[in-house]
Amino acid sequence: MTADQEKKQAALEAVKYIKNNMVVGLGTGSTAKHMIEAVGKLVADGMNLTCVPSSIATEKLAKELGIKIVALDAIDKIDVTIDGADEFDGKFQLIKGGGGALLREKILAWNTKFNIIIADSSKDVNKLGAFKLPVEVIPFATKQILTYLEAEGLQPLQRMQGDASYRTDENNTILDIDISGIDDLQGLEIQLLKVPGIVETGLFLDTTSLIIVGKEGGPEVKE
Ligand code: ABF
Repeated sequence: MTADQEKKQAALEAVKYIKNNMVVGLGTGSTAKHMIEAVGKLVADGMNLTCVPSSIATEKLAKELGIKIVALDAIDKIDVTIDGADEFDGKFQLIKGGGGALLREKILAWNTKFNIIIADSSKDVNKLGAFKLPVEVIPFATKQILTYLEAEGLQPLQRMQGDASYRTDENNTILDIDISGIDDLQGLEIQLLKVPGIVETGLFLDTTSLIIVGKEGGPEVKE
C-alpha cells in the first residue's frame, strides 16, 4: 500500500465515528483531506453536520464540498475532531504542525470531546523527534526567540518566504526545532510556553482519544 492509500484508509475508518447532528472538527493536511472528502459525501447523503475548520485551507475545501462551516465561537463543544499528525508514539504523544496549522488544531483539540488522529504507518514512531517540532512565534519576537532556542541547543530553523506555511493563518512565524535528544516532553512544553512570544508548540501530549493507522490488510485502531 502507498502512504496515500494508508491515509485514505485511515480517514474512511475515522468518519465511521461521525453521527448525525454532531459538531465535527476538521483537521488539516493531506490525510485530513481524505477525511473531509468523506465528510462531504456524508453531507451529500443527508447527514446533518456542523463543522469547525482548523485552517483557512480546510475551510475552503469544506465549503467547496457543501459542508456547513461555523466558527469555533458559534458552538459550545466539538463532539469529534479528526486530524492528521506528523509523528505519534506509544503514549499517544504527537508532533503536529508540519502543515503550519498547529495553533488552530490545538485549539480545536482542546475544545473537543473525542479526538481522533488519522495517519499512515510512517507516522508511528517509538520516540518523537525525527520530525522537527514546529513552534509558532509572534514575528515581533522571532529573532530573540531564535537566539534563546539556539542557546538551549534546540537548533531552531525559521520557515522562510517560499516555505510552506511561512506565515500561519494567524500571521505568525514558525520555527522548527530539534527535540530528538529530549525525553521530558512535558517539561519542554512548559519551558517553551513560558517564553514571551512563543504562542504554541506542535506537541499534543494528552489530547488524543484514538489513533487510526492505515495498514496493509486493514486499518489499525489504537485506543
Ligand atoms: C496536520 O496534519 C498537521 O498537524 C500535520 O503536520 C499534518 C500531517 O500532514 P499529512 O496528513 O499531510 O501527512 O494536522
